[in-house]
Amino acid sequence: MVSSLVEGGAMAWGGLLYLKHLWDSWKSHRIGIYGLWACGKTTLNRYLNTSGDLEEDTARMTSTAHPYDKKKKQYVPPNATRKRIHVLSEANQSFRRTILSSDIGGQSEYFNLWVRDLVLRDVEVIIYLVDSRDDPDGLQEATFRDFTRIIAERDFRFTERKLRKKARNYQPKVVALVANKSDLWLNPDERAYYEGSGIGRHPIFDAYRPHLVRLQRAGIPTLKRSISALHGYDVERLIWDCLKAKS
Ligand SMILES: Nc1nc2c(ncn2[C@@H]2O[C@H](COP(=O)(O)OP(=O)(O)O)[C@@H](O)[C@H]2O)c(=O)[nH]1
Ligand SMILES: [Mg+2]
Repeated sequence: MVSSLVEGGAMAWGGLLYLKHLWDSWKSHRIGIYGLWACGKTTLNRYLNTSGDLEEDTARMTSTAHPYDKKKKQYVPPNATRKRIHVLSEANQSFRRTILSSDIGGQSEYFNLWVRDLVLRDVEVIIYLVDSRDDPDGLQEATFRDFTRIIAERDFRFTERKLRKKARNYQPKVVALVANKSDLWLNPDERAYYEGSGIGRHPIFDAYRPHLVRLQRAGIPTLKRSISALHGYDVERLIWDCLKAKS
C-alpha cells in the first residue's frame, strides 16, 4: 500500500517534471535585437533561425529597410517571428526554447521604431549589439546612451494615447549589452583569460558602463557578453543567460 503510494507519487512527480519541460520549451520569450547598422542584427536573427556557419554578406546589400506610412508619418515595424532554438546551459546541456524576435534596421531614422517595438511587443529581453568599429564621433556609444536613458526614465514621448498608456508600465526584464564579431577583436588567448575573469571586464565595454549603471539603478538587470553571430560563437549561451536572468 505504502509502496504503491510512493510509486504513484513518483509517477505524478515525473509527470509534473515532464509538463514543466514541455512548458519551458514551448513558452515564448519576447526578445528585441537592436544596435546601429552593420553591427550584426540581421546576421544574429538569421543564425537564430538556422544555426550553423553563415555566409558573409556585404553590409550595404543586406541593410534592413522598413516601409514608411505617410498618413501616420512613421515607419512600419516588421512582425516578430517565432523561432524554436537551442540554448546551452552552464553545464553545456542543450535545451530547446521558443523566442519571438523581429529584425529592425539600425539607421538613425529607425531609432524611434526600436522604442516603439519595445513597448508594442512588451519586449522582455533586450539584446543590444555593438562592435569594435572605428567610431570617432562616438555615435555607437551615444546611441546606446540615448536608448538606455529613455528606458531607464520611461521617457518615451509617444504621440498615440494607447501607446503612452502602455509605456507607463513598460520595463524590460533584462538588457544584454553584446559585443558582436568577437572573431575580429577577441583572440584565443584573450578569450581564455576572460573566460576565467568574466568577459564583462573587457575594455570593449568601458564606454558603455555608465549607461549600464543607469539601468541597474532603475531596477533593470544587465548583462555583458560577447558573441560572433557570423560564426555562431557563444550565441546559445547568450540566449540561455538572458532567459535565466529574466526569470
Ligand atoms: N566577422 C564578423 N562579421 C560579422 C559578424 N556578424 C555580422 N557580421 C557582418 O557584418 C555585416 C553587417 O551585418 P548585418 O547582420 O547586416 O548587420 P545589421 O545592419 O545590424 O543587420 C555583414 O557583412 C555581416 O556578415 C561576426 O560575428 N563576425
Ligand atoms: Mg539588418
